[in-house]
Amino acid sequence: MNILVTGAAGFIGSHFVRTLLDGGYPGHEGDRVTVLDKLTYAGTLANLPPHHARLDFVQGDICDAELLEKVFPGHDAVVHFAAESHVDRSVEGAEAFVRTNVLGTQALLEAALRHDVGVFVQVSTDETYGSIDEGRWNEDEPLLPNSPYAASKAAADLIARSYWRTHGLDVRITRCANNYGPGQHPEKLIPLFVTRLLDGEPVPLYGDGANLREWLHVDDHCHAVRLVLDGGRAGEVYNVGGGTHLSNREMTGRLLALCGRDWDLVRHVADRKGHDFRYAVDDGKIRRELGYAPRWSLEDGLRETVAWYATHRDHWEPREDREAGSTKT
Ligand code: NAD
Ligand code: TDX
Repeated sequence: MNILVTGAAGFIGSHFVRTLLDGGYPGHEGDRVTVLDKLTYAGTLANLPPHHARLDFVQGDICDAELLEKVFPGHDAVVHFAAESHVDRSVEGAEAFVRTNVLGTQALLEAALRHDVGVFVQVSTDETYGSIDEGRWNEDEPLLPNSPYAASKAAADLIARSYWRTHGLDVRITRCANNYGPGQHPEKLIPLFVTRLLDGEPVPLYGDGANLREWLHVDDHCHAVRLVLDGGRAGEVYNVGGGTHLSNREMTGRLLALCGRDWDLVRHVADRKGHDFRYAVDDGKIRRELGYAPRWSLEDGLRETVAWYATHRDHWEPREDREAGSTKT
């Protein structure tokens, strides 16, 4: 199989590609992979193997239809990770989010249709459903996104679905919980806090810290994407959960303990505008239909993640924009 993977010099897509090339996905040992990535502030070639016989890297924009005409021929499947992904940045300015997440996805769908690509996996997010005070969303919930980021992902999902309904393109959508793990850009909660705490610097907790998130190890998420690529059904949405819900305050407590720091480093700062209170997905469908089950406990995953940041300073220290978009202390 020849797979085109967009956005794979970022956090999640690169984990997917490295695992595939390492033989981690049975049946894909001979696959060739083309990565298409613009290498925005969020992408770095350090996330990918420098040379691999079955990997090609193309630096480019998913909105560039001419480039897509050259890249697409010969590919059997698209796994679409590329996106502007940070909520705080979308609050500062939404244009890049609409451009990449909406128009870029539409350009890819159009190219997939023209080049008869067999499967298109649209990697999306639980944030498209909005915020839920109790219970869990299943895949039939209406989309009520609150941030410009979430709205741009919801728009992309709907356009993707329309290419299935109208043109018969085999589009499959995944909506997952908050990812964490080695190699995440240090603008997101866990890596921001870990990199700061390792250096004994203060961390900014938004509002009262009561907001809740469901946490999913990146390896479990990528495993789910692979299951959907191999066995998902056209036009279907699959939620992917991690199973562990924590308030940001509880998460902060765990990170302080793992980094050997105290609460005196925690600063309560102004809340994020429109801050979603809680996300929680019902992922019974992917468990029943495709045999998905998360393999990482949050305890093991956080320990591994903190150890990775402690031993890979060369990966995150040069990324001086690591705090851009988040409220400073
Ligand atoms: P990331 O920000 O780490 O990486 C995004 C990648 O996309 C970067 O390499 C960047 O260079 C590339 N990119 C951005 N704009 C581009 C463009 N116009 N053309 C080509 N490449 C472009 O993101 P991530 O955390 O790895 O997220 C991957 C996907 O998973 C996104 O679609 C995101 O919405 C989704 N998702 C992420 C999470 C999470 O917790 N991180 C949770 C749910 C869903
Ligand atoms: O400095 C911070 N302080 C803080 O309290 C940051 C960066 C975040 N937070 C809070 C806001 C959220 O309640 O922590 C929680 C997690 O924040 P983020 O890491 O920014 O993630 P979130 O906004 O939940 O969105 C993430 O999960 C869904 C990803 O960034 C999205 O790409 C994904 O779709």
